[in-house]
Amino acid sequence: MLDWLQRKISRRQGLAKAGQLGVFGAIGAAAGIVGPAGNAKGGRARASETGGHNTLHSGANRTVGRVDHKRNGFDPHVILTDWERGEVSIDASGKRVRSFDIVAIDTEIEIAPGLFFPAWTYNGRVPGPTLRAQEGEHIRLRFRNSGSHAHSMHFHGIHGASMDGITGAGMVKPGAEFTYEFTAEPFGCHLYHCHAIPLKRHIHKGLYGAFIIDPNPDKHPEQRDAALSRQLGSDENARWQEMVMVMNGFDTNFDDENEVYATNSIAFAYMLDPIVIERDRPVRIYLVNVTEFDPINSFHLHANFFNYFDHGTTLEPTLRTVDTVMLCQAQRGILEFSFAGFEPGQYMFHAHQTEFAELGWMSFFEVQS
Ligand SMILES: [Cu+2]
Repeated sequence: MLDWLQRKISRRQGLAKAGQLGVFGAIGAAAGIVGPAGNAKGGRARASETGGHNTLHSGANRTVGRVDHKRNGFDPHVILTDWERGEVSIDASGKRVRSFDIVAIDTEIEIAPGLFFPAWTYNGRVPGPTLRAQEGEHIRLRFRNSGSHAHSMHFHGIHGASMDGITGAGMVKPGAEFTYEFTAEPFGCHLYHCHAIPLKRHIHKGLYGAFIIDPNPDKHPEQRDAALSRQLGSDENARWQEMVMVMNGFDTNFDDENEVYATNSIAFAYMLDPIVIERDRPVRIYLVNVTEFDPINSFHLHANFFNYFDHGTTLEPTLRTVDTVMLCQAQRGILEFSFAGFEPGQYMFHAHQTEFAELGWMSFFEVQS
């Protein structure tokens, strides 16, 4: 048997077994999947019975029960538009400074009904706060480590070696703190994550978040309108329905493979409660892939096409009229599309790795006229 196929089957068998043992329940008894016919079955049975032949596009695959977002301390629907803008001040030299405060905390989070994951978090949530700044500002970020292991914040952006968030450059022991300082550049859709060793464990435990730098319209006179539309707070920007989606996965039994996939952490969250879209206003998604263990993740939109801005670092699309993009870990970009004139209803979007979709990364837009 091919190696990859053997591994895939092993993961599914592992899922079924773990469900029977009650080790975790996302796809198990505590949170069984409802099959295509809508009959609730224990997911442990489901995972082995179906052999991966669920009718995804019937839209019926989902978890049973509800995640307690209050207990988690974050809600995936709030995360979509929860921009952390920090505090802005002007320093003695006239420089515009944007300050953030982040603390690393160990927190148990519920990622699917009845399934708890011992996360390491920034500010108690996974993904961490969506930091949003403007191109050219001076960023001053105070990072305190209240977790049980050494952590850091490594930014995908432009900065000096001493601010890189690697060992010897802003690695922070438990109980200690460090202030990262750099200029917000280049504009785009970026991310930050812990860079402690072993890297895959520190990232996968939940230490990551989106870092959005809005273009400064004054620096882009030729594309001023496009820049303004991306500048949070402008009239041009207010037309848009913006949201952030961080594609992630969770290895619930620590075998270096994910058992649950999502955008913004909670399996099937946007399937159970679709994201409401006003039909005639354009949509912009800041998309980041931080999925550990799997080489790629993807985003596929049903019944529509979008323009894509790779890394968000251009004001012209780098891909036009596509309905699927593929991203390796840390790759990100901006999607722009519109449902103007479309028939109102539920429009699906999901990873086009079918297995990821079945294990939680499956969602709906509810387009309303
Ligand atoms: Cu870490």
